[in-house]
Amino acid sequence: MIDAQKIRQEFPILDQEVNDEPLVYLDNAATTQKPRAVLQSLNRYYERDNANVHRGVHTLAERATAEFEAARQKVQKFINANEAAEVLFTRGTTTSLNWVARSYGDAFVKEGDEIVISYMEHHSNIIPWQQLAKRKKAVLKYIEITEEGFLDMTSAKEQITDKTAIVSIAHVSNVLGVINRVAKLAELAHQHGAVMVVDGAQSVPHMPVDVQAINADFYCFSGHKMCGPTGIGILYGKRQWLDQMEPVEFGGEMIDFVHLQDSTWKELPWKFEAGTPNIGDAIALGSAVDYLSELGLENIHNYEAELVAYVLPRLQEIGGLTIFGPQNPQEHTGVIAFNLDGVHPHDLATALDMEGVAVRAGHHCAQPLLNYLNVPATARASFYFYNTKNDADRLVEAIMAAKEFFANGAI
Ligand code: C6P
Repeated sequence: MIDAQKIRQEFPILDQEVNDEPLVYLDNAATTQKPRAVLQSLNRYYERDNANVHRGVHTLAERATAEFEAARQKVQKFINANEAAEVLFTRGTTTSLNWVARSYGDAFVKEGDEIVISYMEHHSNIIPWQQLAKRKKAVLKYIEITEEGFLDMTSAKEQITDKTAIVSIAHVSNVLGVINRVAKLAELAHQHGAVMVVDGAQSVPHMPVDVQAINADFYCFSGHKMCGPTGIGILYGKRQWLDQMEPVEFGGEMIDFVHLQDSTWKELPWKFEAGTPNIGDAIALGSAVDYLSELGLENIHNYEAELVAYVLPRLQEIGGLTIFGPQNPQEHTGVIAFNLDGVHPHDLATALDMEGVAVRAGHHCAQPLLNYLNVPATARASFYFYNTKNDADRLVEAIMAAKEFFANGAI
């Protein structure tokens, strides 16, 4: 069970006023707040154990290395990877996707091959594939979205063919709030000899994820969206592929032997991690994994579903408010994008901020999706396990107040 009131006490940042109102933080899809346990873990590392990893023989270096590798093992267990060597530390989802496009893509994609993504992808899951397609003279194809805002599985079956080399899809959309059937898509991809890449930026923080059950070849996510620090993320890859792939970056840490004209690489996972890694943040990400595991991802998922079941019908009652994605709360995650008739989303977000309610407005790094939906921008509220029904009420009240304010032409 999630007791949000109690949990909030562990997030010091939530206890503040913004524009003379208690803060309601509903921008969790952009980044989440950090509990004391994670902040303390970061502090403890720098106050006690700070040293470079994998090179020193002194005690601090050994401690830092042990904690860094323990964090990798925590992540392995968290996503049920087969072995810790399949878990690579990166800067975040964006870097992870770029590494797959650069390393797997450059090695395995040939001229005329097809890469299949969808209209609901984040720019980080579009541009690396555009660039790969250009380098390789490959073709980038898009799966359609249904009227209700789901990934169209009929379109997926049409787009994924024997020409497909890579399918790369978000597990959860950062705009429509839908959960995509990535295991089914992986099955389709594999039937046609393609690999399945999953953008897990919006899923791993909110629900149990088992990369082996999905049968993903690659799975990418960010630490900062799951109570961890910024600047650290994960690329999971099956050993079968990582073993055959070349590193994207070269330098210290990742080499075995360096000769004058050639060099050899360390074994997995270190061959991909050139230079001094982001040790402190990786260790703090391990603490975030501990923290979320303690709460239970199933509990987090159920609690967020409860919040959505509470807030969505209330939002639907507001005249002139358009909600994007499925209208049935059971099919919608805690990412809720909306527009108020006649009010620019940026103005709406500013008005909500005046009430202490933090939401995001803009294209959410998903311009092809917004073009597809035929809107230039939306506002977006995104919930996490430390949000309460009171936060939901405050959002609804703030939108109603903004509606009245703009209707009366008060500016
Ligand atoms: N979406 C949002 O407000 P990074 O920036 O590398 O941690 O994550 C990129 C990313 C990739 N895929 C999806 C589905 C995402 O939602 C994001 C980040 C944030 O929606 C910032 S644009």
